[in-house]
Amino acid sequence: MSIERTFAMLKPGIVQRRLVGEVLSRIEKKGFRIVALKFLMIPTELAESHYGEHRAKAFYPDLIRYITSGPVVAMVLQGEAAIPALRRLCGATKVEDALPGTIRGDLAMHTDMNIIHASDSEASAGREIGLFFGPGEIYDWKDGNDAWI
Ligand code: 3AN
Repeated sequence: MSIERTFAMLKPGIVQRRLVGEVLSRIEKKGFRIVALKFLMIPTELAESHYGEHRAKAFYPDLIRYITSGPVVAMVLQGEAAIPALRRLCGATKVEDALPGTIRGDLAMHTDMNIIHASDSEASAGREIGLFFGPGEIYDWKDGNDAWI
């Protein structure tokens, strides 16, 4: 397996519900390395670029409204096969399919408020990281845990 970077975003509901620490804790405990982290209000144009693939979907206007309704926590996570690993930790998109033990399974009741975004492919990860972070905002720090995690 190879070391990958993936993009994750804790959506406004997580900030509103004071669950940022809970979700970050799950991400850290799994062993992901946080290499960039930002608290921001997403401008509408950035939200539209980020969710461009969903433009034709019925839920798109609500999705843009929700994601721009309050601050989010955006981050870049690094680790072995980080892209599928984070998707597994998040659980299924539809809350009724998200298993207990996953972030969505444990913390969300509504698909349209499903609390966390995680890139679904290498191409998406590269694109989304580039939308939210400049190269100077990502830090490839080292620790001694690689053998243990
Ligand atoms: P994921 O976030 O798991 O990659 P996508 O990319 O299919 O899922 O959907 C992006 C976001 O759009 C979801 N996180 C969710 O907030 C919203 N969404 C997806 N499907 C639905 C749906 N059927 N009804 C309402 N909102 C949805």
